[in-house]
Order: sequence, then C-alpha cells, then structure tokens
Amino acid sequence: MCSARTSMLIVCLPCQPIILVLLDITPMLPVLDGVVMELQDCALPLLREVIPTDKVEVGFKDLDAAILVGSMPRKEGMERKDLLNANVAIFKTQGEALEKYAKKTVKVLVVGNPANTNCLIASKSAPSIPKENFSCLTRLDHNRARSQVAMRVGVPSDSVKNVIIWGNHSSTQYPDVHHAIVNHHGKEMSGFDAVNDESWLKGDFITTVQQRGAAVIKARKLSSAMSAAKAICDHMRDIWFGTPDGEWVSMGVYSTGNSYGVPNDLMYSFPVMIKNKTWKVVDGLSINDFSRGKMDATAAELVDERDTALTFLGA
Ligand SMILES: NC(=O)c1ccc[n+]([C@@H]2O[C@H](COP(=O)([O-])OP(=O)(O)OC[C@H]3O[C@@H](n4cnc5c(N)ncnc54)[C@H](O)[C@@H]3O)[C@@H](O)[C@H]2O)c1
Ligand SMILES: *[C@@H]1O[C@H](CO)[C@@H](O)[C@H](O)[C@H]1NC(C)=O
Ligand SMILES: *[C@@H]1O[C@H](CO)[C@@H](O)[C@H](O)[C@H]1NC(C)=O
Ligand SMILES: CC(=O)N[C@H]1CO[C@H](CO)[C@@H](O)[C@@H]1O
Repeated sequence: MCSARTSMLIVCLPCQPIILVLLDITPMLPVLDGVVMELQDCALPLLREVIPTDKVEVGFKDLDAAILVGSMPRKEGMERKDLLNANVAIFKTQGEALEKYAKKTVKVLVVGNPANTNCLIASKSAPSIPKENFSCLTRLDHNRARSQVAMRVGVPSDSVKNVIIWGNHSSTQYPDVHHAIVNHHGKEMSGFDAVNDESWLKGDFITTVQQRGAAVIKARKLSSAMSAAKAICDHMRDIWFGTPDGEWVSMGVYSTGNSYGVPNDLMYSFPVMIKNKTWKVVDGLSINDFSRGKMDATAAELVDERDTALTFLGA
C-alpha cells in the first residue's frame, strides 16, 4: 500500500487509499450526484470509489471510519430543547446503524452540532463499539487558535504547536495557549513570550476563536465549509497515522472523570496524542485559576445538555 520512498528509511507517507460511501436523505440524492461528480473531477489519486446512497444498510456497511455530518439545523423560532430532541433522534438512529452494520473497530467522528452531545448519544446507541472509538470535531477551533497566534506573531501556522481547545464546540469553549510553543524564526518560545501581549491572549484572542463560526456565517451568509472539511481531514488523518512526536491536537473524546477534573460521561475536548490509532489525553499540564474557571464553565454546559439529551434518549 505505502511504498518506501528512499532506500534507507521505511517512511510510510500518508497514502491510505479510500472508498467514500456518501449517505444522505432521499430528497437530496440528485444533489449528492453533483458532489460525486465534483469528487471525480478532483482526480484524487487515493480516492478509489464513491458510492452515493440513501440506504442505511449500504451507508454503514463494514465501515472503517464514519464521519457523521448530517444533523438538524436550528430553524427560526425553534426552541433549544426541540432542536436537541430532534438531534438525539438522528444520532440514536446513526449509533444503532453503526452497531448493526459497521466494523467493531470503526472510528467515528461526529461533526453535526451539537457535536459533543450528538457524539455521546451515538456512542451510547452503539454499545458494542468502544467509547474510545468515538470523537467529535474541535479541530477547526484548534486550527483557528493556531492560525490566530501565528498571524499575530508573524510566523507560518506550522511554527505554532500545542494550543488546546477545552470543552464544548461552542462559544464557551476555552482556547488555551498556556502550553503552546512558537518557533519564532528558529527560536522556540512559549506562546505568551512570542505573542508578548497578555491582554490580547486573555481577551480578544479567546473571543475571536470562540465566535469565529458566527463571524464566518455573518460574512459568507453560509457556515464554514472549506475550513471545516480541512479540519475533518486533519482529525481523521491524525487518528489514522498518529500525531507527530511531542505534538498534541484537540479532539472531543470520552471523559472518564480521570483527567483535569472534568466530569465522567461527557464528550469533552482535550489535548490528545495519538499512536497506533489510539488516543491518550495529555495529562499533567499545569492549570492556573484563569484556565480552571473556563474549563469548568464549558464542562457545566455539557453536563446540562447531556442530562437533557438523556431524558430524550430514555423516552
Ligand atoms: N464541529 C465543527 O467544527 C463543525 C464545523 C462545521 C459544521 N459543523 C456542523 O456540521 C453540520 C453540517 O454542516 P453543513 O454545513 O455541512 O450542513 P449541510 O446542510 O450543507 O449538510 C448536511 C447534510 O446532511 C444531510 N442530512 C441531514 N439529516 C440526515 C440524516 N438523518 N441522514 C443522512 N444525512 C442527513 C443533509 O441532507 C445535508 O446534505 C451542522 O450541524 C454544522 O453546524 C460542525
Ligand atoms: C455546545 O456546543 C454546541 C455546538 O456549538 C451548541 O449547539 C450547544 O448549544 C452547546 N451546548 C450548550 C449547552 O450550550
Ligand atoms: C496496535 O494496536 C493493535 C490493535 O489495538 C494491537 O493489536 C497492536 O499490538 C498495537 N501495536 C503496537 C505497536 O502497539
Ligand atoms: C481510536 C481508538 O481508541 N480506537 C480503538 C477502537 O477500538 C479498538 C478495539 O475494537 C481498539 O483496538 C482501538 O484502539
């Protein structure tokens, strides 16, 4: 599958061929045909086949990876509870379909909002698939934070590593740069030293990242598409091939209650390192009072949403 590119090193470059199975609801099938044409027109060398379908038993059959994007969008005048109820129904059905049709080793990435809670519902509806195999997308927020710092310092985005997104994928998420490292023209510095503007880091930086989704919608009249797709690719690629040595990324993963005082039984965004398709929360980072308060606030929001969602799940 992967060929060694040099005679001295066996370097397995990210070259995993894929078959894409695209599931949508029946009225969207004509639109899906347009997506299939565009995918073909990309002439992607690793894309071996595209299968559009409106049948769950085709869409979920023997999957190695599942990216759950479809969810109920908020409509004018819709109550938060009704929206959550509708999404619980969708992600319960999708969890059950994963349980029934997918491989037990499937890696499931939930994108549709509210992503954290939808992910929890899907995992609870697929009891024979390990909870660790479910994650939700906060990589877009992670990339936003990384890019904001890079632009501020005036370095390329890959000169900034180890930012963290804690908590929910919402405006209460906490983008944290206390452990970030910036390569400032060859010299490694902490994020705070490189930026050298604490009030920006504790103020506008945080709100810019938290409200970036809304800002994109306001400007484009449409929600993030390209950046979200890029973040999904980053997330799945890192699950497949691992994170680089010494680097972590942010992912919403199952909290067992053993990391950073985050309550048990939540999908919460943590810094994780990934090896051999298995993630581990990066434990032991120091957390100051400023961070603590923000991490707890976003956790409280998720506990509340989970408890409401579980009443719908039981119903
Ligand atoms: N976590 C993140 O960072 C992040 C980033 C971007 C978007 N999102 C969320 O992702 C979701 C999708 O966004 P989008 O812009 O791609 O929306 P979209 O409306 O363009 O696409 C959603 C697709 O899902 C389909 N769908 C709906 N219900 C379905 C079901 N039950 N089964 C199969 N397919 C179904 C729809 O027909 C539609 O084609 C939204 O909830 C959005 O808020 C999350
Ligand atoms: C958590 O984040 C999602 C995604 O932005 C949002 O829809 C949801 O309302 C948030 N949860 C709460 C309880 O605010
Ligand atoms: C990688 O994970 C697989 C399945 O979980 C396991 O069988 C294998 O031993 C692991 N390999 C390494 C090098 O840890
Ligand atoms: C990402 C992850 O944690 N994957 C796990 C999924 O479940 C299998 C067992 O079925 C584990 O081996 C993987 O590590």
